[in-house]
Parts: sequence; structure tokens; C-alpha cells
Amino acid sequence: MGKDTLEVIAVEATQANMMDYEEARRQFDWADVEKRFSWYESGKVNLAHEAIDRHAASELKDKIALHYSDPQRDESYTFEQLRQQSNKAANMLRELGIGKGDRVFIFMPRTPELYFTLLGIIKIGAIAGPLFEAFMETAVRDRLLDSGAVAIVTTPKLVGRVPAAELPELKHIIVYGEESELENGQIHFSTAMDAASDETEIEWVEPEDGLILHYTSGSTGKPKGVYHVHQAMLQHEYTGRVVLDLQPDDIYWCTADPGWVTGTSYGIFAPWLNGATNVIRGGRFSPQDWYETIQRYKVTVWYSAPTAFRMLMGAGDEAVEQYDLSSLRHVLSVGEPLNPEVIRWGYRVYQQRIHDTWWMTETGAQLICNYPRMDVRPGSMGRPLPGIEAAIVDDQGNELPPLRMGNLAIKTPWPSMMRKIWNNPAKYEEYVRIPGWYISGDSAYMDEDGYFWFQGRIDDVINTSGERVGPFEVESKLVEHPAVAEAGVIGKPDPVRGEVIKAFISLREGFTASDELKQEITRFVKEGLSAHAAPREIEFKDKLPKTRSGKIMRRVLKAWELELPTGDLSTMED
Ligand code: 6R9
Repeated sequence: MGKDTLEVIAVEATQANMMDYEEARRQFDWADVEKRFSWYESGKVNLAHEAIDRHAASELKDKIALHYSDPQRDESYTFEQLRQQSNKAANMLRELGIGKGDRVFIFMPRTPELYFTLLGIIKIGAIAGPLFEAFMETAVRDRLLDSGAVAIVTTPKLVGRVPAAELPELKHIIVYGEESELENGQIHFSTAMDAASDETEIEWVEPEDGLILHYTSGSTGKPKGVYHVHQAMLQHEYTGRVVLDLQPDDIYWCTADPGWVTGTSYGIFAPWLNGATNVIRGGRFSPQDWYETIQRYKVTVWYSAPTAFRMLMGAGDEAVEQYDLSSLRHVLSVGEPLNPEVIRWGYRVYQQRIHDTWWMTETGAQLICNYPRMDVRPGSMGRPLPGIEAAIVDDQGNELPPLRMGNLAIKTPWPSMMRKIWNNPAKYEEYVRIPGWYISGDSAYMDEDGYFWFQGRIDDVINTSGERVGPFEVESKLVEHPAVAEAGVIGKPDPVRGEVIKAFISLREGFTASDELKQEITRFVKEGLSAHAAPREIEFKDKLPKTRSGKIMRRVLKAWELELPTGDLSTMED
């Protein structure tokens, strides 16, 4: 550990952080969190009811729940208006015969309609499958096919990437856009919403019934459908309160898209379960646009990602000085390691400590955090929340002492833990192979004060701009290109994006390496899979390093790239 890792930015003693961390852990009980929900008394469970309808029936009825804007639109909705719009969406889906347990996908950019639809899906007890708008046909098909989705809500621009003919279970395509842009058999979103009543009967579910399916990447195989249940709301509410520190007057902005878990757990569930005003900004990222958003809405709590902070840092102090960001009182980060340098910069220019938080799609909510009751240690992910036990274990599950690196593991269960991987029990078992522990796939160590320090992924999963990309999915796409014989894909360290995707490719007979071919292959992945999965760099090789059983040795590729020793090559073919 260098000097950086020991530096502490002490927290001021405010009312909220007076309670000692250890004392908070001792007193904590999930049963107390449960009592904060109306279902504790009524026995009627539905996350959308707790997030929206409960507030619409309270003094928060006319409070702004959603400030939405993009370069074309500027709208605000109260809790009561969100209740009505999500009821309409629920009725629209019911009208089509969709009901409890059905998978309904959402494939559209951030607009208010995305949020109405997602809440509507949850209100009827169906399972929401949000897809990032950058996904191309192969990515969309794999996810809809695996989940057996019966319906998708999308836009005229994106509907072309939904290969309906290859999806036997997909019955309904609902399109949000101009009616004239629709094709035969498609349902016009706005017409159906207009016709639907704004009152509905909520489908009461069991706490263990399905809520949402987030597809995420592993190192092998197709993307995995991570399945979450309504019970997760306990942890969304709790972490919204103690980690986001949401207070009645806060204006909260989470910059993540709901295609990723941060955009649902913390872009939808946590803020609304806490009755907070939520800002959603559509359109593209630019430092000016983001600062303008903070200034305009007087954002107080801001949750973003290291890549974004690094890009903002790259835009310089001058960009900050042009705006009034004095409303900010709490800033948080997730998705990748948060560099101490970024924290120091943020402290200087925003006068805010950026609080790192650690969790995963599979964990459903935050687990290890720097939160307002604690001192921030720049470079550390923080400490486990009350109610959460974390440890570093070896491959046999033995707990390791402080400062030893190993598997970052969490004691099972916790309320927002995934309940299964859709269609793939074997994959799920890999996470819980050590009895009593969830094995995260991250390596880390713990310091003597119980702070956890991220070291890396144990598998080959790439984290580019905070988004998980499975090398296998990219390699599979690459080898579909007629020129590509074999491909190996790695994450290459990058100062802004954390990692960028680099592909090593051997060409088929008759093809010659050229810059044009590189561009052509990149375009092929961009158009077939998604822009964020396309390699930023391609290197042609005559042969790729492989094991005797034919597996491409990504670790050797990585060692080549970083000019490091290649390590044990005993399993490599001649
Ligand atoms: C919420 C989310 C999960 C993976 C995780 C880890 C990395 C997330 C981090 C972090 C270092 C942090 N990660 N938070 N690494 N410090 N604070 O990001 O979910 O997209 O599933 O990614 O991201 O490697 O295992 P997801």
C-alpha cells in the first residue's frame, strides 16, 4: 500500500453520522426495514405500489417525482401523475393478455414513457427486461430468446433490431412513436395508452415473485439473465436512505440508463421508495449539459460513475467554474474503481467527497460503501453496510486475514440478492459454490479497519466505461465476420474508460491485414452487437495462443499487451 491508500478525508460530525459504525451494525435488523413498508401491515406486496401509489395517497401526492428533460422535451410529473400513467401502462399490457410472471422487455431511450412502462409492468406482476438502446440485433435476439419474452416496448428507430421472425414466443411489439411509422401488426403505444384507464387493480404478489431480469456478461457463454424479486425493495429503500442519504427536500440525479442495473435499482427504485424527486436527463453526455442539469434542477444528490467523473475532470476546472453547482451536497460513484486522483479533484472543484460504492448486477443493491456516516478512504470501496457481511476468502472458502488478497465474498443471503440465473441453474451455482458465501468474481483485500480495496476481476470480464462486456460475446461476433478465423478479446487499461476492448485476430486464408479491414471488422461488431462492445483496437496475429483443449488464452494476450511475463504456459499448445 502506498501513501495514497492511507489517506483519510474525515467526515464532519453531523447528526446523521453521530452513530458509531459498529454500533449501527449491532443494532441493525432487516425486520426493522420491513416495517417501513405498507405491506408490513396490509400483507399486500408490490414494489410499484410502495414506490408510487403509496406516496400518491399521502401528503407527497403533488410532489414532483420526475423531472425529465432532453434537448427536445422538458416535463415534470408528480407522484399522482406517475401513478396514473403507470396505471395506464399496466392496463395497456393487461388488455393484451399479459399478466403475472410474463417477461416484457423495454428497448428504448430514456423518456418518461420508459418509466411509465416499467412501473406498469411491475404493477401487473410481470417481469421487466430493460435493454440498453445501443444493443444491435444479435444482442437483442439472444436476450429475448433466452427469457421467452412475450412483448417488447420499443421505438420506430429501434424496432428493426427486433428479429420477430426468430422469436416464437414474442407476441406483441408496442411502438412508441408516430403512428405513420408503424408496420403491420405493431401496436401504437400512444393510442393504446390514451384508450387505457388511469385506474387499475394492482397485482399483489409474493415477496419472492419476479420483478426484473437484467442481462449481464460473464467470461464464457451467452449473457446471463440475472433474476430479481420484489423483496429486493427492502434493500433499495434502506440503501437509498443510508447510502444515498435521501432527505425530503433532495433533488436526486442518477446518471445511469435503466438498461444497466444502476439505472433501475438507483435510477428508479431507491429514489421513489424514499419519495424523492428524481431527475432524468435524456440525450448524450457532455460536460456542459451535465453541469447545466445540476444547476438547473439544483441537484443535491448525484450518483454517477468513474468514467464520467474522469471525462468531467478532462473537461477541466474552467467548465466547472461556468456553472453554479453549489446545490450539491452528496456525490457517489459506482461501476469501476474510483481513482484517488478523481476523489481529490472532486473535493477541490465540487467541494464534495465522491463516495465510492461497490455492488453488482447480481447483488441487486449496494453492499460495500463509503457512506455519510463514515470517513472516506480514497481508493477504497468502503465498508460493508450494516446487515451485510463481507470477507476475503481463498478458493476453498477459508477467510483470509487483513491485507491478504483473495475472493471478495458476501455472506448469503441479503434481500436484493439475485434468486437465480434465468434458464441456467448451473451458472447460479458457480456463485454460491462455497456454502454460506456468494463469490463475486472480484478480487480484493481488506485493511485492518475493515475497509475493502478492489484489485481486479478474477475472470476475463471487461469493464469499459463501467459497462461489463463479456469477451466471449465479442469473440463470437468477430468470428462471424468472413475474414476472421479466430479472435481473442481482452480489456486494455485506459486512463478515461478504465479499460478499452482490444481484439487479437487471426485471418482466414485469402484475407490480408489492412486498416480498412480493421475498420470494417469494428463496424461489423458495432452494427451486429453494440457500439460499446466493438473493439477500439485490433491487432492481427498469425496464430493465437491456445490451450491444448483449444481455448484461447486471454491471459497470455493480456501479458503480451502489457509486456508482462506470460506466466505458466504448460497448458499451451505447441
Ligand atoms: C453496479 C454495477 C459489477 C462489476 C463488479 C466490479 C465492478 C462495481 C465497483 C467496481 C471497483 C467499485 N465494480 N463497482 N469495481 N470499485 N466501486 O456496476 O454492476 O455492471 O454488474 O458490474 O463492476 O468488477 O464485479 P455491474
